[in-house]
Parts: sequence; structure tokens; C-alpha cells
Amino acid sequence: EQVAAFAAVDLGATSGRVIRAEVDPSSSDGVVLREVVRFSNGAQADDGGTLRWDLSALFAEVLQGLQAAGEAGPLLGIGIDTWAVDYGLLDATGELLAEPVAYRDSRTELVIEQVHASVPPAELYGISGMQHLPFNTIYQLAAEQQGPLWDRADHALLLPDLLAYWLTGERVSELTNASSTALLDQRTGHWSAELMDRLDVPAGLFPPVVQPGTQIGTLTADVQQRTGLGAVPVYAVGSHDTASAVASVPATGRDFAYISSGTWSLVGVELDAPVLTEESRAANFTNELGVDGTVRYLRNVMGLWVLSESQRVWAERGQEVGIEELLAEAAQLPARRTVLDVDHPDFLPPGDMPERLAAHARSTGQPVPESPAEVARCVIDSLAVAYRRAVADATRLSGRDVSVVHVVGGGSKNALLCQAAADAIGLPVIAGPEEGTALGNVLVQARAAGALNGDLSALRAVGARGLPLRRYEPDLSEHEAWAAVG
Ligand code: LRH
Repeated sequence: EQVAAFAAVDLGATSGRVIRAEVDPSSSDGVVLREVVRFSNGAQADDGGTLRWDLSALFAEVLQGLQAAGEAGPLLGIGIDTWAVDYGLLDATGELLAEPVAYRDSRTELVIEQVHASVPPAELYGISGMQHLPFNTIYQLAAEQQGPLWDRADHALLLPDLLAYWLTGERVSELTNASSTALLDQRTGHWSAELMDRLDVPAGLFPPVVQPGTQIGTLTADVQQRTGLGAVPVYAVGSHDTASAVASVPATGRDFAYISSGTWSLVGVELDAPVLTEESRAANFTNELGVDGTVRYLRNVMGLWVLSESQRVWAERGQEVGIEELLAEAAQLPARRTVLDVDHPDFLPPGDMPERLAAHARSTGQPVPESPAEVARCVIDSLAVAYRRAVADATRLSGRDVSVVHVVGGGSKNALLCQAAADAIGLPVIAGPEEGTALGNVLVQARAAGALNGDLSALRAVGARGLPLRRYEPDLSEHEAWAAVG
């Protein structure tokens, strides 16, 4: 009997991977993931200083990965997820007009006020449900309107949809990622004609919205030839990586909070309906749409980006420090010596994080982290405090009680951070799966292809089988010290 095999394409801001997944609901493992290709990623400044993704190069990596994934046997489906909010503009013939601008570029700074003059923030929140992030697509498009490509832009595709277009020739807007643009109407799950009209965005710029689990198309003849694959279907999954990550949470009940921990840490709860109160807006909580009608009520915490960017800067100066070594040394240092607001906009753009952390430490009268290990300790502690606040706010504002916190994604391997999170929040942390995003991607396409069935909790149960999860109990004496920080 042939197992059902799928390929998950999962692109993150610092690395991308293609994973071959074998799905067998009758086996003790349920889903087995095998990474076939991994490549690094990062935005680069172009000649004019604009930060861009080299999506064409990433697509070449994706094709190689798909080829490798198919070498072990036929694929029943392909699903794609990436980070949210970014997009490519296409001309009338479907050609990409320029490599996509990366969300950490500063181009929106000058247009946010203009957008808010057309649509006041409170009104915008009522329609879109999105927290204010300066890089939300709505602001990026406003900057684009003043740029050279706008007149030739007939179509916009969010990045996973753009990759799917290149694979299949079909253009769609997948729902979970579309919600991250702040141009979707929360109440209908479709593009807001009203917002688009008031912001002079042509109504048909983005293609119609499809639900995760929709078949987008099949591989084009050209892609088949380049990958050695057949006419494999490409399915829309939770194409916003965070949607797929949260779909993989190995929870049995509903009383959980999650931290999707990668470049960002997305911290919140899963709800059936959005929270659109003024208090929620003021607390900068977002209502992102998830798979199967769920709402991810969460806040973006700046995440391990601050540390990976520090490592990049040290390496540039000839001081390579591996993450394992850094964390082992940080674990020897006293906790909470310096706790900073890592969500401050200063930490959003690429650059000299150790220096920015030092400046924040000085201005708040705390010891300046000097060595790499001290910087790591400071980042971990600051994240733990940000997690504590986000979980407290999410539960208070939504009324959802939580008894456990699931950490999924690459950051689930970080034992120091997981224990600090458990201690700071005062709840057990369950860490894993590490490749949560790929797992969530696979669960949704496997159901669409008929290899799995059931609701989200049934999918989660299959995905959870055989996972090496780790549990961190909160140390209650430590909890008091964390709580005292705020
Ligand atoms: C995480 C993520 C997050 C978004 C950000 C742009 O990768 O998708 O959910 O807010 O990137």
C-alpha cells in the first residue's frame, strides 16, 4: 500500500525549507516529516536602499526542493506558506514588476498618517480587526501608490499566492494571509470594497479570496518538466505561516495559549469570533483569521529576530557565535538583570541590535549587556516578560481561560526561553513541534486531498502523535520575581 505523501513549502524570514510529509492516519506516527531542502533567506538592500526579498531565487530553491521531495515517491499535493503582509505586483501580462519589498523596509513611515486621515484607526480596526503594525499591507500599498510601479500594477499577490501562481498559473488570495493585509473585512471574510475605495486601491487588485483547503490548480507543464513531477495539485493551506503553525498546536482542549516562536513570537489564544473592542485595539491585539473559521487573537512580540540579528552583526565583525553556545552561556547568568521593551519600533529594522539594546538599557537606567551571552540573556528575559504580558492581556481581553502554553516553531528548541516563559507566565509550557508550520501546512492539504478527515481538533490529534514534546513546569518562586518585573 502506498502512503499518502505531500510537500510543504515553508518560507521564513531567515530560512526556507521544503518538507516531504508522509501521512498515514492508521499509523502510530500519523504524520512523518522529512526536510529535503533547507536554504537561508534574508532581505537585502537594493541599489536604492530598499529592502527586498529575492523571490525569484527563492522560487528556484523551491523547485529544487519539490524535485527532491518527489524523488522518494509520488506527491498527492503541495502547500505553500510564508510570512504574512508582503506581496508582488504584476503587470497585465502577469509579469512580476519588481522583487517584493520586505516588510522591514522603512517606506511606510511617511504614509501611515495619510492612511489614517482617510480611515481613522478605530474605524480600520472595526473593519479589519488588525493590530497596528507599520508594515501591514494597507500601508505598504499606500507607499506603493507614490512609487514608479503603481501605474503598471494590474494584480497584487501575497507571497505564497505568488509562488502558487508560478507553480500553477492560477491566481487566488488565500484567506488567512489575506486577513493580514488589513484590507479584508473581518465580518465577511472578503476584501473590503469600502476600505479599497477610500484608499484608492482598485477593487480587483487582489484576486478573490479562497479558503484554506481549496485546490488552487495543478503544476504547469513547465514546472512539471523542471521538477520531474506530474500534474500534482497545489492546495491553499493556512498560507500565513502563523496560521499553519497554530493549526499544528498539539492541544486537546481549548484552554491553551500559544507562542508561535520563530523570527517573531506570536502570542495569543484561539477564538471563534474576533474581539473588536476599543480596549483590544489600544492593547494592540490582532484578530487574524485562521483555518476552519478560527480567529488568532494575538500580539506580535519582536521575537528571536533581535538575537539572530545580533548574531549577524557580530559575525560581520568577525565574531561568530553559535546559538547553542550563546544560550548555554546565557543560562549561567542571573535572570532579569536587564529587561527591555523589545517590542519598541527601534528593534524592527535590521541593524546593530547590541547597540540598540545598550541604548535602551542606558535610557532606562539598567546595566548595559556587554558580552554576547549578556545580550542573549537580556533578549530572553525581555521576551519572557513580553510573553507574560501578552498572555495576560489575551486572556483578560478575550475572556478565554488558559491552563497551558504551547510553544511551536524553531524557538521551541530553546530550553532557556521555554523555562523562562513558563516561570514568567506561571503556567506549564509544552514545547513542540519544532516544524509546526510545516506540520500545519500538511494537515490542511492532506485533509483537502482526502488523506485525513475531521475537524481541526481531529487534525491536531493526528499531527500530535509521535511528536517529541517537552514540558516545562513553572518554578513558582521564580514566578514571583518575574511578576515583580511587570
Ligand atoms: C511570522 C509572520 C507574522 C507576521 C510577520 C510579518 O513569520 O508571518 O505572523 O506578523 O511574519
